[in-house]
Amino acid sequence: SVQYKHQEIEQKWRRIWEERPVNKEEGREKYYCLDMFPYPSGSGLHVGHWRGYVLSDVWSRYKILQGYHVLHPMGWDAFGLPAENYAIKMGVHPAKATAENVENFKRQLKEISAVYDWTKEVNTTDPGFYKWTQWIFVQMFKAGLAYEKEMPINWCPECKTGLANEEVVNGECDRCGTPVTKKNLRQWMLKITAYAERLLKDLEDLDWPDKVKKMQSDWIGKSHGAEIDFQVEGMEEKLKVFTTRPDTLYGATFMVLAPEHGAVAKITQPPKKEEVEHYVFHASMKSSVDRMQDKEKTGVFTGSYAVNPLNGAKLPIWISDYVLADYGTGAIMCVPAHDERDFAFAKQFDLPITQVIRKEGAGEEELLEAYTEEGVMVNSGPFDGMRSTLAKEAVADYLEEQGIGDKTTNYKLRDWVFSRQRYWGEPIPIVHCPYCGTVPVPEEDLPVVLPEVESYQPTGTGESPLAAIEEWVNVPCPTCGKPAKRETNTMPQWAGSSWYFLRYVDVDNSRELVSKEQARKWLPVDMYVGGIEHAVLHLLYSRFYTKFLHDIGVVEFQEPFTRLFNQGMICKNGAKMSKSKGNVVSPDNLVQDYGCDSLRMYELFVGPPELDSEWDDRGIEGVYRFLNRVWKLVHENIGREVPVTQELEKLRNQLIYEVTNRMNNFNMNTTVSAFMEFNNKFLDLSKNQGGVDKETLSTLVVLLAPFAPHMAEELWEALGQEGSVFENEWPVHDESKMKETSVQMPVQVNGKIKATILVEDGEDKESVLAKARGAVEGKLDGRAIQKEVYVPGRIISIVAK
Ligand code: ANZ
Ligand code: ZN
Repeated sequence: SVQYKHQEIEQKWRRIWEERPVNKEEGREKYYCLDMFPYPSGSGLHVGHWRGYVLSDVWSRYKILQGYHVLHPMGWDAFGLPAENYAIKMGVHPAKATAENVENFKRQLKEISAVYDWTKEVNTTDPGFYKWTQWIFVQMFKAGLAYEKEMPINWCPECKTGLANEEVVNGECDRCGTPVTKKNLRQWMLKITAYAERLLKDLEDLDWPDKVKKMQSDWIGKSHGAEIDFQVEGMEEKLKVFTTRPDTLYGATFMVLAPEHGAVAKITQPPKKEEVEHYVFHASMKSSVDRMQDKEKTGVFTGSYAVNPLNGAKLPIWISDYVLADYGTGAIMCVPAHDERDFAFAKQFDLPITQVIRKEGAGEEELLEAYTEEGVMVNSGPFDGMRSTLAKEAVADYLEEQGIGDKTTNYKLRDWVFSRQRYWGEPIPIVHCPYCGTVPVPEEDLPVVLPEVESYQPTGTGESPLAAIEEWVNVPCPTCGKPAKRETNTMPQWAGSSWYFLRYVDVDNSRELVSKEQARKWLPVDMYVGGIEHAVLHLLYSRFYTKFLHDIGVVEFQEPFTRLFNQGMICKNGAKMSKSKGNVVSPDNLVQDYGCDSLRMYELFVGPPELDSEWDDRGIEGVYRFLNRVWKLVHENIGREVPVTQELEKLRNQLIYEVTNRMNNFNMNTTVSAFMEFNNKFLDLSKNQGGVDKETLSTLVVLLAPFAPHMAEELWEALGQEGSVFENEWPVHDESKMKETSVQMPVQVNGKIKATILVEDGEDKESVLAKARGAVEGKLDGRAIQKEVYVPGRIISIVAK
């Protein structure tokens, strides 16, 4: 019999596909399936990287078979610190190192045999690309969304650069792990806060994992409350606080200002001056995360008092670093009875605690911790006896009437610190003129090309290495022509990735970022596949950019990514696969020994695609054996005249149903197991009952094509079929022929339909529930099943907590 020679077959079909791409236009509807483009690092691809790329390719090929014209592009997010750090260490220009890495990545990516359209490649470091990154900045500047501000920013002393809030993780630099400090610097900021409400509201309609939507909405952090004015005793000064709990106002017993609050110097009484200044200085060195998380509360009394506007109580005014300068008004009224941080502070400094909300029916007793729940109002004058939930609104209304407060909404989202004091990024296209001020570089002069420098070493003074290149820095002002200076800060790595998906559809356009025609044809992205680590960074920035580009008429839609899928990580020995952990598995040998098709299938078989999965080198052998059995099945039936029996019809339709259904639920791992099960049944028929008919074999091969494309093409040809297997239409099952299998039934988790399963006539409850559990297994986000309800013929409903 004919042997399965994966190397020969894979080379053969790669050659053929290059001449005859399987992805055809022919007036088909479009489908845009996108991977988060990689940073071309020096260490290349490991099998963990393969996972997402295989997923998106299987999905793209599935869509091709469903009749779509698919755009599946690839490119490079190539600016950023690693290339620059490497340049500093090795003296190799980042552009050169990047080009080599891209070359290597591309060679490795080709091993996956994805249907990438390489004519649409983008690279963020290519001047033809970053011209438009700069152009967007200029448009934002003109719209008042890019502005300069002197401010204390997160500063990494190791990378010697400013960082966005998003790049600080647990108080450490996201890149190098060094504790982040503060530094006062002139920064370029993007006013993403102007889009806060739209970014929040439009999340609703996205077909994204709930987890990611929640992370974004928490990050945007909208809260309703009131701003209330407190008179400082014996001074003109009024202090405005932001509170989400106006209902607790009668319980305010002291106030706290952020150390950076503008009124601190004015209200500090002379005997307290030295102590306050000392405290303010030390607070400025801490990162905001540390300030929020420090268990031990610190603070100093200013010597001044404010007056509680409702009951006239005298409130000592303190300063403490648990109050952040850039949230709300930077000042708070403290209600230790009902707020945990205030409670800790009151205990620490022996300040009074007045309870104003009590659990219904409870008597008076000393509080051992803050009571943060709802209840009934006490010690609150006219509001006594009211439910606290209602008092929130009632007190706020009263404050408005009296002119002491206003209802407000606050967002946690901050404007985006957009400048970096580094070399390897897009130059910010601005000229500083002593006469005209800040002038954007005229559009016809874009791109502002990154010049060559002698040294990539950051200066550490807060200026980028570009500042040292006089002939580049000194330019005539674009407006008045007098001597002026270029901006020497560069953009953060996120700049290019915030809009690259728009460029793929019109890569060579030198007149526009993207033409209306191409944008209409291809955008937005239908399916976006990438890691969840980008939930609040890249995915929020991209949404902001898209909304802005919509507003200035570049694109006609408001959301860039209609559907999002986050693949889990590949782990080995319990840790995320990565070069630094020393646990990487290279795909090269596996491809050689077992073939690309086997590795593709094993990447999917390794576990539910949305969950982290443990890599096992031996696992690929099982998949390889399976492909050999498919090979054997087809070859032993070629040339046999096999009549179509009812049994074969049933199996063929069941196979179509199972594969399609699991694919649609994105259960790629169980799709692979379906293939294995059915193939065993077919082998059994082939051995014991006269064989498997050509239509069934052909169907199996078509269904298998997205997963193991080379083998599918080879077997399609061996079956004597015409053309490429990808010219087929995805098969559709005929329910009437599936015989004992009768109904499709939805499976709900906490009231939302998460999957459908096939329930057979007379199937018992336990078996149905087991199937249902299996179908939603990967969608419980770690919650445990509490309850299962089976309504025969209708639905299975699962409650998980
Ligand atoms: C009084 C109060 C009583 C509060 C109570 C809470 C509970 P979110 O939901 O995060 O918006 N706050 C306001 N500005 C702050 C700042 N700059 N730094 C630190 N804390 C600040 O929380 C708003 C609440 O956080 C506000 O409501 C304020 O404390 C505090 F029983 O005011 B609250
Ligand atoms: Zn000028």
